[in-house]
Amino acid sequence: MHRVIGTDPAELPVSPAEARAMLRNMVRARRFDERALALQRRGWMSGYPPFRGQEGSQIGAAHALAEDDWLFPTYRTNAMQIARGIPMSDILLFRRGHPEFDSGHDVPNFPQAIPIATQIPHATGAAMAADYRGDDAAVCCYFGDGATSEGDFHEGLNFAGVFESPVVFFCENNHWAISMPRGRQTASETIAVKAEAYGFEGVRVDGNDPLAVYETTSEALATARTDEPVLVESLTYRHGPHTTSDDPDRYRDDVDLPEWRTRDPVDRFAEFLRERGVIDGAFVDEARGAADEELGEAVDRAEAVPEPDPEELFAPVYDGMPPRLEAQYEELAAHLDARE
Ligand SMILES: Cc1ncc(C[n+]2csc(CCOP(=O)(O)OP(=O)(O)O)c2C)c(N)n1
Repeated sequence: MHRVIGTDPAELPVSPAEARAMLRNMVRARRFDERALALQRRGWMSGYPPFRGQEGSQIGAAHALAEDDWLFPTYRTNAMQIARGIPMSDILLFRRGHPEFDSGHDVPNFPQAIPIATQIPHATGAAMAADYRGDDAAVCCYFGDGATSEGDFHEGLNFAGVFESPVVFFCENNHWAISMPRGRQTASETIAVKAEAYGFEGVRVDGNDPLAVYETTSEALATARTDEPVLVESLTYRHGPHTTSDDPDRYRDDVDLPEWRTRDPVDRFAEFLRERGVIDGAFVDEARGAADEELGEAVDRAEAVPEPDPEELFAPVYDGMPPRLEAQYEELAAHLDARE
């Protein structure tokens, strides 16, 4: 397993400025997650899947991607999306019932997949298309450990292997799929080893070490650009509940995992950079202040967008609404009329 923190490297794999940018993004992501949870708790937006504990993994990977590379995210991938330049207000608005990407940004980023693993064949298809067109862009497909038990995982990786597609399958192994621990998800010794069956390389990385994730993902993307897919298993830990509708106290006792995996990745990276003189004692507080300012603006922006019309739930699905859907729509409209 690849790691940098804890190995006392002679030099960092990135410049000091890049290391600071990574930590700043981790703090931004952490503040976003905390604010989103608080907003959900007071009914400002619908259910929210926190990513606390996974910031090192996602920010390390986001910094490895080139500007033109495509990201296929899930509901858990908000840290990575924020680091790539998706406005925070877009993510908040999605959770308030709006269509995704209200800002109309031009970051190459697919809509987040909520049905588990469905994005994997899509990502392989996009990589095949990039290859066919001779684009330089690679594709990064994010998913969790639970997704590896889906048929779509097999189909997506099998096609990528057969068609030698420029795609990195980035499995963020946070140890849990809702209440299912990794040990019960698969009898394979690791998730990375599954790549062997598809004819390409699988690698493991300390997911709470953004520098290691950056290096591993950069190498994987370079390999993908030579038309060889790679499966990356990034080992991290989900600190919070699965979503705001979940109570992990019902299934999660103390787990037997090493400290490097369960420790707070933001504190760990900040401590590492402070010890090496890359940041001073005020850096994290300053980054937090800047993130809070950005968040305040994102919340204002989201609040300024009028609430979506309930009809928007129905209208874009079919060219002409089938009778059953129309009946549902009429029922909802009658319910809303009665409420007024
Ligand atoms: C096809 C499908 N089946 C079941 C679900 C219900 N579900 C939502 S999240 C989840 C667990 C996913 O775990 P994992 O892939 O490890 O991702 P994580 O939530 O840890 O990021 C399940 C089973 C779903 N969304 N889609």
